[in-house]
Amino acid sequence: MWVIYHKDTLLHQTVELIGAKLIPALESPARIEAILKVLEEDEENTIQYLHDKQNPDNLPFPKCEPLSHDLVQELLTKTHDFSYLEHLKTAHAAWVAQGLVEEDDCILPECFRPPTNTTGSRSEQPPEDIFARMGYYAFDMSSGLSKGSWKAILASATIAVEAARLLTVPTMVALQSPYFKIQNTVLALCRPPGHHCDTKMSGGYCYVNNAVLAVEALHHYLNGQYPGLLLIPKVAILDLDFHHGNGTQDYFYSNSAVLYVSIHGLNEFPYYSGFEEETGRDSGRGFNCNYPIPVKTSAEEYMAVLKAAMDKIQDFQPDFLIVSLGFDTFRLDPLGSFDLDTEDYETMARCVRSSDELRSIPAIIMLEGGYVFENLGENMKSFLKGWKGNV
Ligand code: OKS
Ligand code: ZN
Repeated sequence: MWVIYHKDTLLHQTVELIGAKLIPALESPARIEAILKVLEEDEENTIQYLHDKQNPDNLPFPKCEPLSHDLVQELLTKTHDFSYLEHLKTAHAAWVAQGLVEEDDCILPECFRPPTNTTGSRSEQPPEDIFARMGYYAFDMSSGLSKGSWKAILASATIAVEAARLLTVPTMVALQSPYFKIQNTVLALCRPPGHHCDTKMSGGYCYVNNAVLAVEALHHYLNGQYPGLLLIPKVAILDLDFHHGNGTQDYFYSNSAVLYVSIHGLNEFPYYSGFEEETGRDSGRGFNCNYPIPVKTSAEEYMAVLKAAMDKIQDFQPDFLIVSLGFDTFRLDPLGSFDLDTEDYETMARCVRSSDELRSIPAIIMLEGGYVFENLGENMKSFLKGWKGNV
């Protein structure tokens, strides 16, 4: 298993509100540290530390083509609103410069654009005021910005793009094999997560949609390899986070080449999407599939739904699979309420890989939520055990 990690993902550290009380955000660097620790203990994992790029000798293999920072920027501007990205990059420093906060403080939105205001043309435009802009570009207060947030957001995006590269561009695996090899599965340790983010709004701890970027990166790399041909791969996105990935659904809603399938808590955050009747629009009709399930759902009931979701994905016959994986389905998670235990993640992954077609499909396992960091490492290990078990 190839694991992609970047230490800059740890730089994002925010606070959030519980009622009127500010607490350190549950989406914390400790999540990644906990997962990485467990993965490093298993020597079957090849961990690619992207931040060591400047010291190529430290890399576990020679690279064919170094990942360019420009490409990440290009794909970001292709998939997200330009002034939104500028906002993410500059807002914190601008607040500090205006003396609104100290450098180590986190900034939060406060005034949101009322959706009912349809009369003023000005309300469509980003406000000049940097204080107001926080609310213009966010849909909730769980997406604050700290000093290191932009670096972490970029690192997370870079991980998503690198995952797509490893799936599509042959890589020489030094020592292990003299042949050029394409990876079958890449585990992308993205943080911050992405599935709630649309093209111009942060929310639910998400700032940039990493799954969207990975799809665009797959397009980029495939078409770069076969110039003259336009390859549009069929990509299935299976969202197993406890929460509906409204941002991912939105981005591909009219797209028949991307099937979005999500299993998530019924009537839970983000509240306004994730219903069964959301099946896609125009040519994307039939290519969006939501399975909202009630709180307290048992492992047995969950697996039955997953089986149905997998049948749907199998019928689609995808070329690639992206699993938006959140461990907030864990029974102890403070933000989820399913009744899944550590060993259920093994069953879950086994189910995803159980059909002949999907057993060998190139896949990105991409991290979304999951907040019980004491169990995150073991839960990931369990999932990977089930994933590899069938290969
Ligand atoms: C509470 C945050 C509300 C829930 C956010 C859910 C984030 C998540 N302040 N999405 O997958 O895990
Ligand atoms: Zn979640």
